[in-house]
This record gives sequence, structure tokens and C-alpha cells, in this order.
Amino acid sequence: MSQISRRKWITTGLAVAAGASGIAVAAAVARRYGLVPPDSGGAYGPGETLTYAAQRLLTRHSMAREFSRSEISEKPFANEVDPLGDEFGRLQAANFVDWKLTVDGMAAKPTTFSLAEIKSYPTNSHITMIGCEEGWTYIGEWEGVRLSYILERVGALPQVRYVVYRSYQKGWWESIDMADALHPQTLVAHRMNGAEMPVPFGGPLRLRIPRQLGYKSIKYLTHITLTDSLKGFGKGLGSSAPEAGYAWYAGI
Ligand SMILES: Nc1nc2c(c(=O)[nH]1)N[C@H]1C(S)=C(S)[C@@H](COP(=O)(O)O)O[C@H]1N2
Ligand SMILES: [Mo]
Repeated sequence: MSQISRRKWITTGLAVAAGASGIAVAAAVARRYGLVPPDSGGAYGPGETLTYAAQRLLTRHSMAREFSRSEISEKPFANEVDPLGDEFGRLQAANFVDWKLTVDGMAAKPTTFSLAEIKSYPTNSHITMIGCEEGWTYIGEWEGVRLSYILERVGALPQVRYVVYRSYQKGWWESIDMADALHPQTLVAHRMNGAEMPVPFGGPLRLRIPRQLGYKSIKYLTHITLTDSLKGFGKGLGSSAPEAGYAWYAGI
């Protein structure tokens, strides 16, 4: 069977199973194809599995919509963040020369990068929309290094299934699967709208994932861990979001 018809068959199977015998059957199909998200155990579990599995089968290679420069929002809205503290203030006052990004876990060459190193790597940019689950959006231009480039640099092992990433802000952590980690629009971003990333928008470094809701785009990125399982992280649900009642997979 060709890739396309196989994919079609699986998604049709998911839809039929959902209609005929309830989403539990769809979840079973998804499980067979390794498409079960880490937060599938909760009250909305079967629904999350169906959404994630269908999205992955249909759109894993698709791009988030890009806009033209004239569509960039004049007044982008920076969601309020908790106070960043004195040490952050000192780092900021020194223009973040001491900011580090550590990449560890399942890598041949785990590496701690300085901000200057990150900035020296080839950049890509996109003009995309970011949206908060609370209902607002804006369009902005993000520029930075592809996460795939960083993963290649550290020699990510073939067994890696998830990329866990953490903020300087305690309690803010997230993870994505390899479809999003290797996606060409997923950036370790250090510029926004033609300038250094402003602190309210996550400067000096932000993981920008335009194919998922805003809360997956973690600000003040400090740490990336490559893993084959999310069980050992937090409550094992994949990120802080499901611990607070939101979906791990927030694809748009
Ligand atoms: N470190 C950190 N990252 C964060 C947040 C935060 O409070 N702290 N808020 C998240 C949420 S809920 C959203 S919707 C977006 C908001 O992005 P914006 O400020 O560019 O609008 O950032 C996400 N990343
Ligand atoms: Mo949000």
C-alpha cells in the first residue's frame, strides 16, 4: 500500500471507529500506530488522542500559514509573565552575555551553547500568527536557528521521540514530538519584528512553534532535553500544560 493510501486508510479508520463504536476504538487504532499523546489518560484523553492522531496523519508535513510583512500587528500583545527576579535583571543588564542554552539527554554530544554561539548559526524567519488559548492573536516575524539544526549539532540519537524544553521561569516547561521538533518553522528564536527579542516576548531566547497554540512557545528558553519517553518528566503528562488542565498537543 502506498504511503498516501495507507494514511488515508488509517484516518478513515479513525473517523469510522469514532462514529460507529465510540472514541475508545479510535484510541486503540491510534495506539497501534504510536499516535497516543502523553496526556491521554485524563478525562479528555480519548478526545486528545483522536485530535493528535488525526492531525499527525493528515498534516505532519504541512506548514503554518505565513503572512506578508504588511500584515504584522502594529501592537503585538505580550502576555504578562510572573516577575523574573533580580538575577534575570543582572543578566539583562549585561545584555545576556552569560545566557546559556543547555541541550542534553539522548545526544552524542550534549552541549551548553552561549547566546553568542546560538546567534552565530544560520537563521530562518517566518511571519506567522501566535494565538493564546484565551482567545487573542497577533501576527509577528520571528527569526532564529531551526531547532532541527541544533538537534543535528548535538548529534540527537535516532531513538529520540520527544524534545522537552524549559524556561528560566520555574514551572514553565513543555515538550513536542519529532514532527514538530524537526519542522522547518520550529525556531530557537532570538529576534522578533526585526529587532533583538524583547524581554516581554521571551528575550533573549524563545522556542517558537507556529503550528501549536501560544503556550507551547516557551519564553526565556534555557534547557532542552532529548528523550524517548516523557514518563520521568513532571507528572509524566508531557508538560506543565496538562497538569493545569490544558492539552499537551495544541496543534492549530
Ligand atoms: N516562560 C513563559 N513562557 C510563556 C508564557 C509564560 O508565562 N512564561 N506564557 C505562554 C502563553 S500562555 C502564551 S499564550 C504565549 C504568549 O505569547 P506572547 O506574550 O508573545 O503573546 O507565551 C507562552 N510562553
Ligand atoms: Mo496563553
